[in-house]
Amino acid sequence: NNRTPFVAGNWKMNGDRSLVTTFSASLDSHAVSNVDIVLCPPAVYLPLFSSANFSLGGQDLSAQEPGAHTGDVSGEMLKDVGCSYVIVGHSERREDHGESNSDVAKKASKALACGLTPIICIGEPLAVREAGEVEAFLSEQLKALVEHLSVDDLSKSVIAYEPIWAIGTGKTASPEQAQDVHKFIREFFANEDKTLAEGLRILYGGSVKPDNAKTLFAQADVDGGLIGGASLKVEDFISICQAAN
Ligand code: G2H
Repeated sequence: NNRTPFVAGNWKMNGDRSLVTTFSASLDSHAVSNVDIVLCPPAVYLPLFSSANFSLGGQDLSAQEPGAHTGDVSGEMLKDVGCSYVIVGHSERREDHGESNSDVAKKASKALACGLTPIICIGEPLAVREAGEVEAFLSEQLKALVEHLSVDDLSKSVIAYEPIWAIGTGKTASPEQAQDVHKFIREFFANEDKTLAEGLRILYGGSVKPDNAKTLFAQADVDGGLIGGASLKVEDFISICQAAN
């Protein structure tokens, strides 16, 4: 396929100035070719980065127009401090902030309107997997996206499949489990538009580490990863980026 591998690091609510310095220096001296690399630190640290070797992304944006929304960060602001990407709909935001499927789709749409590439997260909780209802559950999340976003919008987006039971738990989906779901997601989009589905990058997220990245990324429909815990250690993050090449 023609899809450029993609690795995004999601620091979540972790890190400090000194980690920013470490990452900037290390990533500057370890260029990884043929992989799109994105780092998503907490918003307050974004302006401290500058590097040609990776792009920056926010972890969330407001779906509102700029104005009286205390505590929120707009897509315009993310763009202004150098972001090209923004994560939307991470399961932790769905959980902590009650974001619904349509809220997530509206945020993705706002991101695109601001010239940012949304990295749209979907994924099922353990109970849904155990009940054998993964595809039905993900279909609901995906339907909200196709209702709010055009084929053109979706073709400018990145999807991240993150099974909630694998997030930060050390339990990674097996490469076969990941491939099965990624294939399902690609087929879902193929029903909308074949060219869209062929070009769409679908990342896997959930306890990706240097020792499991290579086999996950080798799956036909896995185009890279969204990395949480392992994106806080620069050696691990670089080795995961190399595994995507
Ligand atoms: C999933 C992932 C990154 P972790 O949330 O978004 O985190 O790699 O720590 O499971």
